[in-house]
Amino acid sequence: MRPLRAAAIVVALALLVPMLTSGPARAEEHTDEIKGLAFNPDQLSVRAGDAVTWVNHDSDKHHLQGDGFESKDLPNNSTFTVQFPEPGEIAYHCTIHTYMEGKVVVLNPDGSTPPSTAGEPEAPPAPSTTTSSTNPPGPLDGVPATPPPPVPAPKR
Ligand SMILES: [Cu+2]
Repeated sequence: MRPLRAAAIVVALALLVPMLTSGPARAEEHTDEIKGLAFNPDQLSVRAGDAVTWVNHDSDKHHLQGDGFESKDLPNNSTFTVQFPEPGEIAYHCTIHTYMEGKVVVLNPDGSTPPSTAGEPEAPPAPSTTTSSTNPPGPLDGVPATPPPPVPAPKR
């Protein structure tokens, strides 16, 4: 029984160590397969700092281009890796097969969705100052807008 117990402790430690050492800076590698003239998956969620590697399984060459990056021609079985340090949504496509489109959603390092990608951009809020033509500022009808006569300074 002793070897089993020792093994159990080793397993427990092996589970514990990654929990202690993991932090927000731990980058992950993601793989996106190019198969059948399509990206699989065509939308990938990663965290800021993660990297995505595309692998071309097609006999056709592909050539990826996206916001801020571009590959070379990728023949069969070649790979292309991009690191995404900033949160945001990065659309990309194949310049050879322009109908091949994909998107990488880069979340915050803690996995939360950055505000700028939470949805469609909303219309800017209405200005807080409102103008009304029915009640213009000014003197009331019939009342002259003359200032009151100056009050003489009190004398001693
Ligand atoms: Cu292509």
